[in-house]
Amino acid sequence: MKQVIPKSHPRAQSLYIRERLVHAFDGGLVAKEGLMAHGRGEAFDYLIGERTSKTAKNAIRAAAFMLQQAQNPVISVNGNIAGLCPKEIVELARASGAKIEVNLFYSTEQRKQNIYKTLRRHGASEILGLDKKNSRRISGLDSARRVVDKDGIYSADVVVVPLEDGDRTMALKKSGKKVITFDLNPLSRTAQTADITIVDNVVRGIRELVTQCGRKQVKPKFDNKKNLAYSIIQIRDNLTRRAQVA
Ligand code: PTJ
Repeated sequence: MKQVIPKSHPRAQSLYIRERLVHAFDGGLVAKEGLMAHGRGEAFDYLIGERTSKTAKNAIRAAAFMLQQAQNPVISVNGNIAGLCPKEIVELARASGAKIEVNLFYSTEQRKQNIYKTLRRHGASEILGLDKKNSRRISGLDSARRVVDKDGIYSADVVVVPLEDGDRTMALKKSGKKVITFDLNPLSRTAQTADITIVDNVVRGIRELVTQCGRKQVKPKFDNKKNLAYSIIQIRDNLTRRAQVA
């Protein structure tokens, strides 16, 4: 990928992430709609200060504990996350013992294949979600995301769903699963419905989750609603600080 962003740029990290997503779009991994979803994420990343907050770290430790306790954890992979952090998905699967399943909202066979090849290139040995013989349906869901693998999301007790739509989070919860999400928008339906919401850019947060999964975790005192409320307060405080400087 041609690099055009100077390292000294104050928002270099955010611009690198944007470049990576555009590159993944050109490579056929990301849906057009994924570019828009990313733009929404960028706006919230700006508001949270483009760093992993203490509240995000609390959620990450709680997520690591949940993954360590799980019987059949699964990481659900969409176009954006495959484009942004394929290496880290494979590392998280190794560190947590989770399976990897490709599950798309704007589903096409071609994009599934592109994501499959990318994950394989980064060392994934088993990737679910491509074998039609194994497919089952999650009830209460109309989108393509209802089609899941019988050994993966269908039978999972814990599902990691980065950048998710609210309907599927609700359907997964209704079918008795625990849901961990990365979502920069603490007000989204997914953020509000999940058991654990990591309000952080998945590119930063997933690395910390890999690290924490490699450590022995103790049962945390964690309340997702309170944690989300702190994230919203942090945004307000960031805005107030900026307004005072201006
Ligand atoms: O690849 P597909 O077909 O499965 O489609 C994937 C997208 C992302 C297009 C689909 O899931 C979608 O439309 O998602 P939404 O409903 O737009 O939700 C995306 C959420 O993720 C929003 O709340 C964004 O703020 C948030 N978000 C965007 N980029 C990031 C993010 N959260 C964490 N890290 C990011 N990099």
